[in-house]
Amino acid sequence: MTTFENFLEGHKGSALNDEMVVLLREIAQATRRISDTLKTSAFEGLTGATEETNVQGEAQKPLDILSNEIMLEACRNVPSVSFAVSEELDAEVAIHADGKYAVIFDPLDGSSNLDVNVTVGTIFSVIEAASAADILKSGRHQVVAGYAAYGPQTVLVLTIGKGVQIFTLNTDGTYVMTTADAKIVPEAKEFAINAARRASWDDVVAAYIEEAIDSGHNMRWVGSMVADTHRIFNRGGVFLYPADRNKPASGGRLRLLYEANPIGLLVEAAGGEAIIGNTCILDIEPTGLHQRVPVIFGSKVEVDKISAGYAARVLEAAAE
Ligand code: P6P
Repeated sequence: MTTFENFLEGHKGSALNDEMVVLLREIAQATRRISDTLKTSAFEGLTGATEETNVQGEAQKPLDILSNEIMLEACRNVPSVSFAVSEELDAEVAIHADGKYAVIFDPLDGSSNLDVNVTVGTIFSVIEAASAADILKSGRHQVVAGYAAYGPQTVLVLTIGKGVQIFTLNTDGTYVMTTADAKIVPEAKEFAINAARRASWDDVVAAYIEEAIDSGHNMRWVGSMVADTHRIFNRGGVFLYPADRNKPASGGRLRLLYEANPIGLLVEAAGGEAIIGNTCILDIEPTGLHQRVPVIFGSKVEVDKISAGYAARVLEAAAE
């Protein structure tokens, strides 16, 4: 069996430079620590919410803060890290003055599910950034991206630019490769959307969901993007978090830099598609660290149907 360490060593000097090997080792270790912390959180008074709110205006949970600290410590342990950007922090954190990589992360996505023991995750993206100004680059500039999903198993899903690999955490703390080349099936009759927000959907999303239901598609919505994403990696489907048609400027709920971009890179590397309207998520030029975007990604055939709907709308508007 191939371990994460074997994988790193096997790509050292080719797809991975020495600095990235060190960085990925530290990120993997951070996910092990977060996984362990989640398991014992109930005994250590780490459940519930704090009095604090983060830059998103969301109530911070003790585990949000602790996971953020674990990821920051990992960044500090790696000399090549220049900046850290976190969902939990207003601004970028300068790490090492002569660093070259910015690590951008959501330390604990889906944390509203923690007290109900539902899968949550850590999402991370790495770009080259010698200065803070370099951080706002499109998702195409990501060097590596991945997520850890903390569920019945802890899995690490990673792309270093050569497909997608999935590693499962063994009881001895070893990440073992369980999928060498993950692919998202092009078609699958399953969609993930928060149906309670139906009134805010635009016509394209509303039409797609209606057609999907009429065609016998199933629905799943965990309320944890990493969990819904991992299901799509496992059996295909499409995830939609559209912008509110009444507040398009709000951009949607999910954040570009540390949710949409890393997931978009993984999905495209596995043969799926990730769009905002009829534009690829990875081509969006960021305007801010916590910019929110509408997100649609998953099986190519399904996403293409939606993308075609937006393209048709553009043509209709041009013809008017
Ligand atoms: P809603 C979690 O807070 C999150 O950012 C994603 O992980 C998840 O997909 C989404 O929000 C859930 O949003 O509106 O259903 O609570």
